[in-house]
Amino acid sequence: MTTNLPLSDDLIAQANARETAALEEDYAALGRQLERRGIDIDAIKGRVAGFSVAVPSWGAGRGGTRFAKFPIAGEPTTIYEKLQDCAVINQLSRVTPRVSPHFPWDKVSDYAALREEAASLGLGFDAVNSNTFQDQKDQAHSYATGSLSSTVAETRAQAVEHNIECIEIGKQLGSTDLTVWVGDGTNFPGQQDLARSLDRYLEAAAQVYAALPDDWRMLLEHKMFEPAFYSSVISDWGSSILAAQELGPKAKCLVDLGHHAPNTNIEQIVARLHRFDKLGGFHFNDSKYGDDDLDSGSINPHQLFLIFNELVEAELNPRDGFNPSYMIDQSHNVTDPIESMLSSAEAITSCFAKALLVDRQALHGAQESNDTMMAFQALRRAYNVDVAPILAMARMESGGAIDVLSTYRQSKWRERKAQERKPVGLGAGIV
Ligand SMILES: [Mn+2]
Repeated sequence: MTTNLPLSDDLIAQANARETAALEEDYAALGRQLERRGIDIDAIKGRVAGFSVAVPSWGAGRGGTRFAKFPIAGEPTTIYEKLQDCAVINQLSRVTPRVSPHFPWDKVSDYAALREEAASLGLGFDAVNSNTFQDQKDQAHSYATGSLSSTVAETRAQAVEHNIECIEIGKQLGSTDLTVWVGDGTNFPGQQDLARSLDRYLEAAAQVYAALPDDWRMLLEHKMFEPAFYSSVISDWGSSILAAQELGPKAKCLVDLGHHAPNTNIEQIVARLHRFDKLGGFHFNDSKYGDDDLDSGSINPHQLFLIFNELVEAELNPRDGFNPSYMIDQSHNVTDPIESMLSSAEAITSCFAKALLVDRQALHGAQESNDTMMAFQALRRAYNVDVAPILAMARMESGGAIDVLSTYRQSKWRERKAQERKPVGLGAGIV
């Protein structure tokens, strides 16, 4: 296979050369600090090197709100250009080797060629995502009444068919997960029967489930509101787990961090879903009020740490098939999307690393003896460690950049693409 990596190894090596001495000093100092706690820094670095999180194809472009979108020069407009940008992110960060495509936006005529193109960029494909929340040109039935839960039988059939088509595309791309999020819901009390709309959803979702290959999973993503503002059909983790239990063992719940009511205890939801073998994956982002758009760890990094703390606990007590899928899902409205995903991947990996530092024996001992303060301190001591040198060392050793953002800026990637790529139109919406 020919490789076609977007950035030159020399650029990364030269940028790293300026940072290596300081990194080695910081890594050694942190290593001594952790050793006093009985932690082997190289073992943590090894776990970090094995960690990865997928990036969404739609995240490579500038997002927008209901009000406006402000494109930047050099933005990608095709799946091929999006893959290039995702390859830049992975080349620098070394933790984002998979891309999650969204259909019909990422449709191409030759998926074998697309898979090969991705491989030459050092990328594979993650979960495929269906889109039945907006109408496409030449579509026979409108999703104005909903999709899998629509009152119109032909519309439900069309939504089922689209999801099955996504599975077929995913098979060609090497995916093994179908993520299903529906925008179905209502804006008025009484608009739809709350029980019957869920019945229709379950019946249609079962048809999609029946088309899953043996080694595939169907990840159900819930969302409290938006686009529907009174009720959503799969609104919360309760609806999600009930639907997943009804559908069968290959159906799991996907937790998008921004899809809950403000201040919801998401880490507890993670523990509950794991307990019932339904934790399928995550969409990482952050939120201050009711959005699902802000960069991971930018508002509440402590919550992200507590979620990873539950994931490390889950890993130590695995239930059948525990293999959560991790993906970034945020909307980059005011930044260069590559920079946001580099920063977010670092924030996510950092919380994973901190969760690994928790002294589990001390934590469990304090929990058993009801020593509240020491139980809390077991978490606090891990959270307070600056793990940046561990992440940077793991990246450098696998060919990535010590300072991802500075190296990205030195590459002048966006400036170069601004000369080569055609400008994005203003009316692209949320893509
Ligand atoms: Mn999501």
